[in-house]
Amino acid sequence: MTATDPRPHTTTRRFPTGFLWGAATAAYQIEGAAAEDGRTPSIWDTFSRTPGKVFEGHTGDVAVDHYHRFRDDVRMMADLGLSAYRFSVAWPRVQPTGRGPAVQKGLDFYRRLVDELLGAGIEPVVTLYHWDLPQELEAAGGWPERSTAERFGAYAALVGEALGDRVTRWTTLNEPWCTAFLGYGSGVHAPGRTDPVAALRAAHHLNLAHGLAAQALHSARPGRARLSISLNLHEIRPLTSSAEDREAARRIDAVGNRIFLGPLLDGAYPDDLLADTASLTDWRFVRDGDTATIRQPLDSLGINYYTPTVVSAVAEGADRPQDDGHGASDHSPWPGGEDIAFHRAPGERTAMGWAVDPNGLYDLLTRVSARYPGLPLLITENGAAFEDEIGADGTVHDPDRIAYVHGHLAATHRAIADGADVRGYFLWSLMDNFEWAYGYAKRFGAVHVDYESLARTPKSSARWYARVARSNALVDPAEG
Ligand code: IFM
Repeated sequence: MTATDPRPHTTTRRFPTGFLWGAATAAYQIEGAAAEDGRTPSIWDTFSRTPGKVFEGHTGDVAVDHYHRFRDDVRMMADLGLSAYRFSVAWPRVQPTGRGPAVQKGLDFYRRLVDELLGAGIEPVVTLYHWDLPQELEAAGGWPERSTAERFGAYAALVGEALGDRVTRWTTLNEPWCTAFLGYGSGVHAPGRTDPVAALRAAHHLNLAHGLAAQALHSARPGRARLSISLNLHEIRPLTSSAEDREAARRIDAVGNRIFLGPLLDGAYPDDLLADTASLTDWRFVRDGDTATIRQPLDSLGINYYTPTVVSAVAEGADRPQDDGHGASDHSPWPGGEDIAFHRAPGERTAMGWAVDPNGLYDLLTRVSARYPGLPLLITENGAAFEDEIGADGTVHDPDRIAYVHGHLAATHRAIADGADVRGYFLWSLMDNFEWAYGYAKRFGAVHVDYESLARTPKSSARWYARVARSNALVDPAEG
């Protein structure tokens, strides 16, 4: 039992039959082979080469060399007892300029990976976009431009046609909030632009890209594609119960969550979001018919959760704490909420400085499922970075990560018992990898990677998670 779980547990906590036990990765974070077989630079290749943008100038050139080691990596997944693996396709590997026909060698890599997974009894869950926009499309304007959404629809059709005979579960986009608001608002992610209007335009074109990709996947494989999108929904808490802090929470909820949930699931942008951002834009980039295109039937909603977001209004003349956990910048990633303060949630923290708060996951799952009944949920990312070290005996003992995952699985179990239809859990991440602006300085993996030799060593959390996956039940952390 974890400190945050109020109920006594005398019986084994089992998960529903068929619950997916997975791990997740993303192409730029693990593949390497950045210039092989026709792949061209993405915005992250460019950004990581821009001085001062990524910790110690780290890049994804080699990453953890998954491109060459995928067979061993799939064997490792099988040893972990995974029933599913969520990975992303690198757009610049498959369609280097973001236009025109596919590069067969790029598609072949993913075909081989999928075959290997299926052969090992692991279900592939394919994300079409995890942040690696072809640089040429950024040069043409990037996500703030409508044409990028149209290009994405065409790219989705290519991948759907190539892999749709083997893959049924698709995620169109990973965390479009990060793409739009960290990439074009605060600039801490590629392409590093700092323009709030560009960020709002990007958010809309990402929504549109999702809709166009969903249509393309359904046309490529009628009746076969099961569609999802992974949102890093912010579990927002007002610092106090004052009306001002609750109003701050509403505004951040609008530009952090409902900017995606609204058009995706309700068919419209929320009125309060449009009002909050009216001094920045009149939203005329949303054309007639766009919201209908965006609102495609979803087979599940992917939720990525790590930590809650605590906000408050700022009294005149007072300091404005800005630690929203998304990296330091002089530019806010919250258009219309630039005057809102962000606070560190109390309690224990991970190596990212993020508070460990499984109740946030429980609250998020139960709230989303109450708001959208009948929509199955998948936890497509959850996990933690800690300062892992290889011990003298060659093992990595990571009890903090086991406790973190145990707490969040207990919260998930509780949410399911209280009615949330959660169908699976994907640990972030399978193995240590390139953590964006933090380079290789933050380790999220259940499997340790030595960045010199690229040797993989399962941590104790990997062995513990394998027992959870195999038993389809919560295993005591002491058994890790
Ligand atoms: O590593 C990232 C991942 O790419 C997207 N979600 C959050 C993870 C941890 O920061």
